[in-house]
Amino acid sequence: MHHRKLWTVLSVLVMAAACGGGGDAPTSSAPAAPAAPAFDPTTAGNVSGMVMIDGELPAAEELMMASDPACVEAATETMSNTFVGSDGHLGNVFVYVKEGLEGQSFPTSSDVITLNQEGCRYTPHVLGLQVGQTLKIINSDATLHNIHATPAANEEFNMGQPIQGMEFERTFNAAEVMVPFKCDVHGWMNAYVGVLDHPYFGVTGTDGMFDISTLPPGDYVIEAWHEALGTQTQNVTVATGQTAEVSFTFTAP
Ligand SMILES: [Cu+2]
Repeated sequence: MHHRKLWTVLSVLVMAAACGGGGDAPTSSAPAAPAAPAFDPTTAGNVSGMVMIDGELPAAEELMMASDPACVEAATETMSNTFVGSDGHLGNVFVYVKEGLEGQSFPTSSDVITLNQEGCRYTPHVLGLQVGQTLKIINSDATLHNIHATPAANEEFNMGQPIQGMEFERTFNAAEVMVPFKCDVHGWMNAYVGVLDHPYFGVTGTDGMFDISTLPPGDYVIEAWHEALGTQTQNVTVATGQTAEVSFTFTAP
């Protein structure tokens, strides 16, 4: 751990030194100011839209919880969250800006994002947060859960929460869509966490709707991710004061 921290510090110093060589680097004569905002929010635009499914939404599968009587007792909902939606609209789709924000930086939100284990399910099932933003993981059940995240770009972790009311917090160091979460005690429990280096993402509700607001004007690639149906992308241009509409349609399996 200490080595990693040291390495990070050294990397930052090296990068700072490299950047400092630039001819147009700001001089130190200006009064110290907070890092410049990535853009002027008064120039912002928005993206909103809908995710649909072409064909019949697969029936949700019943989660078999009999292996843990505490789950059977606690569960208020026993159907899988993989396919949710209504009237051709698809929920639990992570929609985010995949390309177009390179080179810009955005403040990390101080909002704490909560992932709850409740009735032996993760709530929410799909969520997003920024690099460095706090994820609070809570066990609301009177049974043992373990939270086993299996990222590719971030550090794997596997933490037990044997007691109701336990919680702990994690952050992620790298953007990654998506980080899978599972519980090794209850094989039906899974969740997906999208980690981004910007705040421009949303998750569709059962109405399939999403909103990504207060974007810098520009050209973007928007990606929609679904755990079983894969990904789709669309190009969109965001103009000041406008809301660009984007729709995605996945084909039912
Ligand atoms: Cu569990």
